[in-house]
Order: sequence, then C-alpha cells, then structure tokens
Amino acid sequence: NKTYDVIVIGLGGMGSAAAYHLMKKGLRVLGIDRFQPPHQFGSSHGHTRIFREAYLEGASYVPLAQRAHALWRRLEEESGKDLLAEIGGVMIGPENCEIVQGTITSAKQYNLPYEMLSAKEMAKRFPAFYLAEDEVAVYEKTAGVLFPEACIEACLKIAISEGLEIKTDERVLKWGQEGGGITVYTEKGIYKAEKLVISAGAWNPDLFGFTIPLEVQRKVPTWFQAMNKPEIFNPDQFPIFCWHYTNDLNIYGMPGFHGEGTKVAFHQGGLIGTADELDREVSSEEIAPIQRLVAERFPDLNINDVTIDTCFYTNTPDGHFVLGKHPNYDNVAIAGGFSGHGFKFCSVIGEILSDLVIKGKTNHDITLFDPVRFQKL
Ligand code: PYC
Repeated sequence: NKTYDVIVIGLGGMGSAAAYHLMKKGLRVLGIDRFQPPHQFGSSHGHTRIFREAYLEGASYVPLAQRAHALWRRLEEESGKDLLAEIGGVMIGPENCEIVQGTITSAKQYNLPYEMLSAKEMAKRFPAFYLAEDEVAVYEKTAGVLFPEACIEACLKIAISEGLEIKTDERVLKWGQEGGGITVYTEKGIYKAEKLVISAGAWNPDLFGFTIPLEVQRKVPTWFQAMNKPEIFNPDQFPIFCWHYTNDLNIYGMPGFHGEGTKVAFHQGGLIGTADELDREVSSEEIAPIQRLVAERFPDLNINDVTIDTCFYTNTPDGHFVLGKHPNYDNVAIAGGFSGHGFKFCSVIGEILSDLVIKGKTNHDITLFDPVRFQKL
C-alpha cells in the first residue's frame, strides 16, 4: 500500500489551494473529496466571491489579503484563466457603523488608498444603489470579485499536472494516528501518509476530532435580474458591496458576470444544522425579507426575477477563522470556520497549510486563528 507525504481531506477553495502549494514543493500528495470539485454542495460555489483588502473584520487580515492577492495573480498567470476582477468595492452604512469605521481603521493602518463617498456622490457614481441621506460609502478601488469555481479548477489542474492524486465521490469516515503516521479510512479505501491537512468546510465538525464550537449555517444567496437600466448593474458601474442594514444585519453583493444577475444576500441568519442534514429546499417565505430589502435599496432590480441557491457558512463564535496545527497532533494542520468571509484568502491559506505540514510553522501571522482559543475562554 502506497504511503503519501500528505493527504488533504476536502478539495474546495482551501484544500485545492493547499494541494497546489504542496505539489509546488514536490511532495507526494493525495486529495480526497466526497464530491467532484468544484461542486455546488459546500461553501465554494455560486459564481463569485468578494475580494477586498481594507478589512473591517480586523486590520490583521490586511497582510494576508495582500499576499492572497499576489498569489491569485500568480495563479492567473500560470493557469491562463481570469480569476480576479478588480471592479472596486464599497462599504456602506451610517458613518459610525462598524462596516465603515472598521474599513477605514484597517486602511489607515496599512496605508491603503480609499475614498469617502456621500449618499449623493454614490448616486452619481454608482446609480444602482439607493443610500439613505445619512449613509456614506468607503470606496476601495482594488476590491473586486473572485470566480471560485475557476479558482478551484485552476489549482487542481496545475496540481494534478504535477502529480497530485485525487479520489473523488469518496467520503472520509475517520482518520487516526497509527505507527507514527496518519491513516485515513474512507467508504472505499484506506490511505496512509506522514501528514494530514483537514480542510473539509462544513464537514469539518465531523473530522477535526477535538471539541470546537463550529456552527454550520445554511445560507440562501439570491441573484436578481434588472427591471430597468440594466447597464447600471454591469461590473463597470456596480462595485462589490457590504452594507450595514441594522446593528445585527448586513447585506452584501456583487454584479453578475455571466448573466446570473446581481447577487444580494444577507450575511447573517439561516438554518443551523449539519452539512448532511440541512434541507436544501427554500420556501418563498424565506426569500421575502431579501426581496423587500432589494426593492428598497436597488429599486431597478426585479424582485420577482430571482435565482435562488443554498450554500454553507461554517461560523465560529468570534467570526475569525480556525487555522493552525491540530491541538493533539503535530503532523496535522486544520483550516475551517471561515464564517462567510474566507474565500478571498484561499490562495494564502493554501500556502500556510503547506508551511504548517512541511515546516511545522509559518511566517504569516495566524495568531488570531488559534484553533484552541475557545478552550481558553
Ligand atoms: O467575503 O467579504 C466577504 C463577504 C462578506 C459577506 C459575504 N462575504
């Protein structure tokens, strides 16, 4: 039976990037996924993801976003695919809200260029958005959109061309430390490696193997077609956005690139459960609140011409990621709990995971993501 250097469980955004970086370092790697990546069953699908560097969730994300940006551009060059479209981004809300102030604080700390726009200036520059008079926007020119399925495809294609072996449609049942190495048991086979990366998204709670408060939440993203002035929803006139709605509720969205419509969705809320058991059916009552909000804030969208999907967030109590070495096993690295804002970092998280399993450490600052921080509370 072949022994690998590293097994990667989960080949979504994070796992495919980890596999890519491990192959670049010349290792023998096996990747396992319970579906066929890129697929629509987890957290890495749905056409588009936000990219931004001025980071309202904390300035310590900025260096990671900058490195992620460089790595996405490198992957684009290597794959010949368009992965990141820099169409700009606006963080909107009353001047003192967290979305606005958090973005400004991190931009100032890292000297990132930004512009403040009043409601009137927004109406002139980005006419699809209807702001209240007391709302403002922080505009970041270099924010934009990643194409998640293309990102995963690019990572896997390059990694496979360099020798990555993959097993797809294969569910991992358990893993363990045996004879100084790792054994992974799937429904179809048994695989051995010296090291393990666990990056299984919404399936991480079953696989991490230690107590950690991860909450899997079913999200219902929605895409709306334009009713009037379709040109104002084109990527050259419609930046990505995060918008303070109430103190506990934000919306976010971005333009369509391939006819899918303008995405507008709630960042908070959704059914809680397990990835295998959460219902994928969506009732019309469930989308009524976002339709009401779209009618108010984007009156040129047609709230009845809507496409609906489901996907998962895996939330941590503080909204920060889980990334580091496994608390009980030195030869296992884990990544998860991305709480709905992780995809933009996949490229750098792949690099960090490869550092952790190869060198046992990384030069990136990941202290915020300590996997055992909740046990210390
Ligand atoms: O990745 O920035 C993000 C984001 C915000 C809300 C959903 N995704």
